[in-house]
Amino acid sequence: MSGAARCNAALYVNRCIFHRYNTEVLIDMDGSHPSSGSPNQNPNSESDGKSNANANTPSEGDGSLEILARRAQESLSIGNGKRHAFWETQPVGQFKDLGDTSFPEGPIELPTPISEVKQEPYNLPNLYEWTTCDIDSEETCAEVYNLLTNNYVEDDENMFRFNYSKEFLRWALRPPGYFRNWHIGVRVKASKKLVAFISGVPARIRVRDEVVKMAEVNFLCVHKKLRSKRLAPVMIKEVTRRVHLENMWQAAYTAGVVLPTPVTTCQYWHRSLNPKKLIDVQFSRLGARMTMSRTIKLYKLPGSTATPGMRKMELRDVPAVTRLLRNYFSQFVVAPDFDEDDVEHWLLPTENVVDSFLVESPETHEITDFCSFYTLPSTILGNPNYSTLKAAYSFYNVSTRTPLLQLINDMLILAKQRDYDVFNALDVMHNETFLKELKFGLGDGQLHYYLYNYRVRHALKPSELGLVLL
Ligand SMILES: CC(C)(COP(=O)(O)OP(=O)(O)OC[C@H]1O[C@@H](n2cnc3c(N)ncnc32)[C@H](O)[C@@H]1OP(=O)(O)O)[C@@H](O)C(=O)NCCC(=O)NCCS
Ligand SMILES: *[C@@H]1O[C@H](CO)[C@@H](O)[C@H](O)[C@H]1NC(C)=O
Ligand SMILES: *[C@@H]1O[C@H](CO)[C@@H](O)[C@H](O)[C@H]1NC(C)=O
Ligand SMILES: *[C@@H]1O[C@H](CO)[C@@H](O)[C@H](O)[C@H]1NC(C)=O
Ligand SMILES: CC(=O)N[C@H]1CO[C@H](CO)[C@@H](O)[C@@H]1O
Repeated sequence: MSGAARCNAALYVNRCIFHRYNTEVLIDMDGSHPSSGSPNQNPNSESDGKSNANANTPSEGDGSLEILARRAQESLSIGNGKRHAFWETQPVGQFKDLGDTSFPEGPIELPTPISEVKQEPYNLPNLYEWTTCDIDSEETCAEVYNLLTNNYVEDDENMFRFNYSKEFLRWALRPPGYFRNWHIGVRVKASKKLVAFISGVPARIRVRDEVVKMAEVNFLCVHKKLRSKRLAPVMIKEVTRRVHLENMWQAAYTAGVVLPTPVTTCQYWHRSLNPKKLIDVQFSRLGARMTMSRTIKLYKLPGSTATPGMRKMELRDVPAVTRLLRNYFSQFVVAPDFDEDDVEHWLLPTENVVDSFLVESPETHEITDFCSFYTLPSTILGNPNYSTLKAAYSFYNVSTRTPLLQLINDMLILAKQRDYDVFNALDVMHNETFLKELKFGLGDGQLHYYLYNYRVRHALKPSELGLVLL
C-alpha cells in the first residue's frame, strides 16, 4: 500500500467519519512539534473551500495530479456540480443560496398544525416494514447493536468499523424526555430481520439568543446489502414526520459527507496513548525519521495527574457542574441548553460509556473545572493480533481555575490509566494551537454539522460551536 493511499482514509462517522492520522503530521526530525504551518495531510478528504485555501501543495510526485483533479471536482460539487435529489427538496440551506444574506436567520418553514402532519408512516418498498425499536428490551437492543456493529461507519480502506456498545446505545437513545417511537427500525417482513435504523432524541439547543427544541438525529444505518436503493431518504422523512408529531420542527445532525449545507465543518485531532498498537494496526504511521522507541517516548505520559483536587464527578456535583457548563456555553453561537437533568444523564459517569472528572478546590471545596470523554471502540477488521481499538472522545470541558492545557493533559493521563489507545477531540470550542501543544495530530476526515429547517446567516467557525454529538 502506498503512503498516499494510506493517508486519506476518510471513514464516515456521526460522527459519520472515521479518521486516522499520520504521525508525520505531528513529528519532525527531532521529535519536537512542527511549526504552525504544518502541512495539511488530507488531500483526498471531503473538503470545503475554506480548507482548500489553506491546503499545501502536494509535494509527493506520485498521485499529486490525481489529488489536484479530485480537488477541482470537489470544489465544483460544493456549489452546483452535484445534485442532491433528496436534500434539494428539504427545508435546509441550499448551495445556490450560499452567501446570500438577505434570508432571515431562523426557521425556513413555519410549523403546521399537528393535525396536518401526515398521520401514517411513509411507504417502504414492499418487502420491508417499520418497527419501533424498544431499546429497553435486551433482545431488541442486541439487534440494533448487531446491525450497527456489522454495518455502521467504516474507513475507506475497511480496516476499522465503529463498535458502539449496547450500554452506550441505551445511554445515547434515552436522554430525559426521549420518545420511544423515534427509535426507528426497518425489518424484512418475511424474516423479521432488522436491516436499517435511524434515531432521534430531543434536545434544547440554543442558536444565538433562541433556545430551540430540536431532534438530534443519529445512527442512520442501512444494511450493506441494501445500499443505494434510496432507503435513507425514506428513513429521514419518517423520523422527521415523527418529530413533527411531537411539535418539533428542527433537527441537528452531523455527517462525514457534504450535504446542503454545513453550518460548520470540523476536524478530528488524535492523541496517541498507545502508539505501538496504533502503528501496528495502521491507525497511524511511524514518522519518516522516527523509531518506535522514540515514538513511544514522545507520547509517554506521567503516571498520575498533576491537579490537586481532581476527582470523578458524582451525583452531588450535578448542580455545580450544570452552573459551570451553562456559563461556559454562553460564549458559543450554537450550544446545548443543559439543565440539571440533562447534566445528570449526559455527564454523570457510566462505566465504559462516559467518564467525567472535576476539580474541587482543596481549600474552598468549590468546583472550578470539569472535563469528560465518552467511549467509542472500533472493531479492527481482519487483524490477527488485535480486535478492538479503544478510543476516548473528548466531550465537554470547562476550565476556570486550572489551565486548560493542564486539565486536558490530566484527562489524557486518566484515559491512559483506563487503557484507551487513543484520545480524539474535535476542533470545536478550542483552537488548534492548543491541541498541538498536547501532541494531538490532525486527522484526515472532516465532520460537517447540519441544522434541519433552521438557517444561520453565515457558516460558523468551529470555535463558535459548543455542541458535541455522539
Ligand atoms: C448512510 C447510509 C444509511 C446511506 O444509505 P445509502 O444506501 O448509501 O443511500 P440511499 O440510496 O439510501 O440514499 C442516498 C441519499 O441519502 C443521503 N445521505 C447519505 N448519507 C447520508 C447521511 N449520513 N446523512 C444524511 N443524508 C445522507 C444522500 O446524500 C442521498 O441523498 P441526495 O441524493 O439528496 O444527496 C448508508 O450508506 C450506511 O448505512 N452507511 C454506513 C453508516 C453511515 O455512514 N451512517 C451515516 C452516519 S452519519
Ligand atoms: C465490540 O464491543 C463489545 C463490547 O461492547 C465487545 O464485547 C466485542 O468484543 C467488540 N467486538 C470487536 C470485534 O471488537
Ligand atoms: C501479528 O504479530 C506478528 C508477531 O508479532 C507479526 O509478525 C505480524 O506481522 C502481525 N500481523 C499483523 C497483520 O500486524
Ligand atoms: C487560539 O487560542 C489562543 C489561546 O486560547 C488565543 O490566544 C488565540 O487568539 C486563538 N487563535 C485563534 C486563531 O483563534
Ligand atoms: C467542550 C470543550 O471545551 N471541549 C474541548 C475539550 O478539549 C478538547 C481538547 O482536548 C477540545 O478539542 C474540545 O473542544
